[in-house]
Amino acid sequence: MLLSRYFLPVLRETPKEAEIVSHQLMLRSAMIRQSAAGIYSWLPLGYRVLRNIEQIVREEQDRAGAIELLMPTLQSADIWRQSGRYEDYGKEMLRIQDRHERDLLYGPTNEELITEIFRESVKSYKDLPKNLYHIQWKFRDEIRPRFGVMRGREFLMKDAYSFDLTVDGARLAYNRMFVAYLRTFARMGLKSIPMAADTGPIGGDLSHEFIILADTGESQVYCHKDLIESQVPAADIDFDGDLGPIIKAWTSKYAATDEKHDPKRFEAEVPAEKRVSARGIEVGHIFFFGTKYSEPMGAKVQGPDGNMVTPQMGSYGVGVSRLAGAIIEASHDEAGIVWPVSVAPFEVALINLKAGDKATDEAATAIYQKLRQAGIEVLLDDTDERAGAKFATMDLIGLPFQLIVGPRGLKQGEVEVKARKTGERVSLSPEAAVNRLIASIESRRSLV
Ligand code: 5CA
Repeated sequence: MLLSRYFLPVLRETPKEAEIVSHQLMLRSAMIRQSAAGIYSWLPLGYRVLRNIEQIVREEQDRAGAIELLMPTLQSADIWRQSGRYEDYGKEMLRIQDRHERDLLYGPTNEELITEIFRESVKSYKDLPKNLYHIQWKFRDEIRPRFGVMRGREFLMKDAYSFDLTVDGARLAYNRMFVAYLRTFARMGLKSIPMAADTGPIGGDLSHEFIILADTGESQVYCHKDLIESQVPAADIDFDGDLGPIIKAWTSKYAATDEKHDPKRFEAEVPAEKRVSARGIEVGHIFFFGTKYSEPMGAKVQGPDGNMVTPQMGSYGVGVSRLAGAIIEASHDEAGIVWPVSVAPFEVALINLKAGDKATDEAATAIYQKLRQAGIEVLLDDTDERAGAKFATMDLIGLPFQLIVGPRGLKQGEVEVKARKTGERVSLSPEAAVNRLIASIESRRSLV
């Protein structure tokens, strides 16, 4: 992509309305613009990040055996009356009437709708287990939307729903999502910790929130320090095999959100030097709630003995749009965002220091083409801004590598490669620089 043709309206000043660094940087780097309180447009740079996050979530859901579909944002109120949640959900739910005065709502979550789909289509135990997910916008009329995309009113969520014949089967489904989540967040460069959690309006008695530690997080959390450095399962993990030992390793050490925190147990189970009390951001939340929806909504399948059985359900959410902010909270410096390769909007910032100078233009174009042929995503700054402003913009938007091409260097046969994270710079021939970037990026794309 050529910067001269792109749409990147960066802001030099920090907008006053933004309280936390991720919100400030998302506005400054032209990732998002507010449309109304808690509702945002995703500008081209932000949208690329959002799609990358979504794709990692999708790949790990698919790997764990979940199946993607797409449900609408608008739902009929009728199914929510069947589950009994229409009144319970209160003012957080955006209620709408169509021209026939039929009650609709903008979905805050999809337990009812997926249960209805299941009820109409699945009749036999032979079709179980199933785990269906979608990645779709949600609306919750939060009292205090804040921190940009972190607590929005309209936000993008991945929500999966599992159906099993037995409680034991449902626990296996829960475990598969548990492991998929560990991998999902690790692939985005995040250290997530599963914590025993409250179930709120979703319900059920078994639940974990996946939390990443950050000072600006909205949740107060307590955990054993060792969990922060625990290894996540590798890509070749067998989701049909026994995940029990992995779950055990991650749940046998103390980790709880404020609502579930038990100070006595924390002190008894965790040695003083290993006690972490910190703020955290909830990036995922998984629930097992048995027949809470299938029972009142009359979803049943015929069991092996011919009797009708009400399936056991769980639901599994990931805050896809929240993750864009969470990753920035975890990875930024004074100059701006520092994207991990896996979600970066482009992988390389190619900076032409003297656009209009024939030799520099030719060298930059040749490098641009070589990188693109190798499948690398490049943003080429071909504008006639001064060098200082170009560096500031590229540092702000945080692409993992910069490749700087200028007339002076070229005379010595050299260009410069800078790693955004470490600031480390090396001068190399254009060819060596291209090869080095290809190798570095390919190795980082699949780190987990
Ligand atoms: N139906 C269940 C699981 S599919 C559910 O709705 N769970 S939830 O309420 O915990 O939401 C799932 C995830 O969505 C949360 O972990 C969080 O990362 C994200 N999320 C929830 N509310 C918001 C919000 N207002 N803004 C941005 N992300 C949110």
